[in-house]
Amino acid sequence: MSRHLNVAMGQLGPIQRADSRTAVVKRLCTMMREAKSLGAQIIVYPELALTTFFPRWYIDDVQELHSFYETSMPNIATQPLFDLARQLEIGFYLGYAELAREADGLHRYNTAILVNTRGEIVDKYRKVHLPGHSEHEPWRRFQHLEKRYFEPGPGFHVRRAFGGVMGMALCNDRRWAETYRVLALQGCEMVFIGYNTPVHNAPAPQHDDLSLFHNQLSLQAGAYQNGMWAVGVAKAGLEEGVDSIGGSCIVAPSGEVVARCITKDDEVQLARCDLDWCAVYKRTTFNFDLHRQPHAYGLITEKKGETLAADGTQWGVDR
Ligand code: CDV
Repeated sequence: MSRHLNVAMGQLGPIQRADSRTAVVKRLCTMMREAKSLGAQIIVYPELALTTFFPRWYIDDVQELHSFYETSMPNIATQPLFDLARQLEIGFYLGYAELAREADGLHRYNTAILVNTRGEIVDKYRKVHLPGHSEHEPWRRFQHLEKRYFEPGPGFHVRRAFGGVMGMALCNDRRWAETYRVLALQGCEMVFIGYNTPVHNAPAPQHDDLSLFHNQLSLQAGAYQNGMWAVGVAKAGLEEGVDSIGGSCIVAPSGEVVARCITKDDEVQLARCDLDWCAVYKRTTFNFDLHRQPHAYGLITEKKGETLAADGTQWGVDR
């Protein structure tokens, strides 16, 4: 029996600060309907998909900052999305800012959830690799304060859902080999990754022209080297004066791109993904049991900022 999963990307165009969650959820619902009409069983939305990408601003006022977070999920604004998913029998992945009240107080996470075709949350992931900086840096054209506004999640895990073994990650996670490998070591067959990636990289502007290339390179390498599908979905376009890449794509375990968004607006694209395609890679070239050599990898013990380049430059202190 083949295990095909029809996966849609629900790429978002920009969300401005003045756009209400209700208006954004309407856009998400429109794309969900389109995805269903194309035969999708799941639609993948971007990171922080309910608001503008607020870490671009230094926000002093906690009340103002917390207005960008969700304290419960679903909530009044997002309930229509869950209702529609149940009605259409389609699942979804959604990124949002989470304000969690835990036993020891309030915690802020950059979060993604996986929702099944009955509109039930079946998994939650909290972003591990938080990019950017934690203090206001006025020299930048815009801030990237994820390290100030979120704390890292506990790690990567897989979940049996949609007929396969699914993993989740968020944005910067996709650049790290560890993300895919830790998931693949747990048998992951498909990873969902929402992202917001400005074209301009303040600490390394010489990389600006390579932003789209590095996005696709990361997704293709991660998928191939781990025998899994990778679904990367952008929030794209000019948002509050900051231009972000699009380039949402679905990558097969072969490393080939099988579907791609071509605009920087709200756009739905779909691929029919055979989860059984993973097996041949996991059984041959990337048979971990047979070919990995964990004894040779050792434990990397150097502390942050202690890795020195030949010229004495400290690595690990840049963003
Ligand atoms: N939201 C992100 O994690 N963005 C980063 C940017 C800062 C480089 C990314 O890796 O795309």
